[in-house]
Amino acid sequence: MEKTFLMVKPDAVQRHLIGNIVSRFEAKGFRLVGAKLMKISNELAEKHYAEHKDRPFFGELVEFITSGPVFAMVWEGENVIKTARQMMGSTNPSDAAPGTIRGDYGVVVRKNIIHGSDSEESAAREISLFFNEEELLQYDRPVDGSIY
Ligand code: RTP
Ligand code: MG
Repeated sequence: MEKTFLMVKPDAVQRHLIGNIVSRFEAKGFRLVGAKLMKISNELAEKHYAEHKDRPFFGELVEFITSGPVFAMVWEGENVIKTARQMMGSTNPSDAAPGTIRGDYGVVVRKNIIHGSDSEESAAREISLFFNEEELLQYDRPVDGSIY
């Protein structure tokens, strides 16, 4: 089953939105297979955002994502990578539709509430950056037969 890496960013942790965000993916029907509250090191932040290292906002990006605790998660389900991105909304909250996470809670692009992997390759890379194999669980839920 497809997996993606999602992360509640420091702004949303400060604003008590962890539960709300987790709840949306649970209610949708996806399965949480790993999660941890953590403080990201500069080294991990630079690896995670390596694709943006030549952008003018790279320094601010690393500073922000290391500024406080984040809630890192791995979610599993059919088409979870693309669907989670749709549930998150556009990168800039001012473009994100109401009903999406960024559309409902974000205001500015730098503090845009949540991160989500954008492809199978980035999901695999990001999951292995943040989690060990033994931190990811396999289990069945009673509702799975109704969803898949
Ligand atoms: P993310 O990686 O956080 O899930 O966001 P994304 O795919 O929607 O956007 P991406 O292009 O990967 O950009 C990564 C993060 O960089 C910040 N950003 N700041 N100041 C700016 O113009 C600017 N542009 C992007 C955003 O926080 C974005 O989430
Ligand atoms: Mg991205």
